[in-house]
Amino acid sequence: MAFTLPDLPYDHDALEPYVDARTMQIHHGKHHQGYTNKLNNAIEGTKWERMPAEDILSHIDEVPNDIRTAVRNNGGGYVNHKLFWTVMSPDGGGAPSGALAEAIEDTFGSFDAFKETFSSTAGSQFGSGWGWLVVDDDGNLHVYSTPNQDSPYMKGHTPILGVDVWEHAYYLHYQNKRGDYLSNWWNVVNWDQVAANYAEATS
Ligand code: MN3
Repeated sequence: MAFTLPDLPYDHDALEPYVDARTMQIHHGKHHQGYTNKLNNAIEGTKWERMPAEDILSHIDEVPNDIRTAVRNNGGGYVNHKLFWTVMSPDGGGAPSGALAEAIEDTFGSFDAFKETFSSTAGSQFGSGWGWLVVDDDGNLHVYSTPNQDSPYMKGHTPILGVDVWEHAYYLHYQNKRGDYLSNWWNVVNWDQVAANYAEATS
């Protein structure tokens, strides 16, 4: 198999009370495992098996028609969740420092203004999708949302922070209150990892 489900970098209950253990068990063990399996099945026996998943998404328009939708949905799901687990931490919250903090202030005016933009963008994604902080080719930051499992790599951007706004990410604990999930989610954001992602994307 080309791709394997990455282990969570913390216990299922580590993000309580902001993200509940049952949601983490199902989200990681069932949903992310499902995307991983279906991506592997879709690309089995093709040249795409030997490529990093992020690169497959960057070249999604070159993936053959008969498997493109499966690769888009499940490759996106595989890559998006792989990032998602790492940008959360039981030691998260607070604010970034260093170069990332400066870039956020330059781009959005202030850290609070960034959070407001990010939360409202993610919160207003219609139906299932993701909210993103990405780096473009010129090293500039952008916030936007994508539907379904579409990935910023499909636009040639590098995601450095993402939040899953599919109902499976919050419904057990928050039911229909996506806004409450998003406002609590800031308490688990792993800014050290986001800063490392920013440094790598701009190096
Ligand atoms: Mn999900």
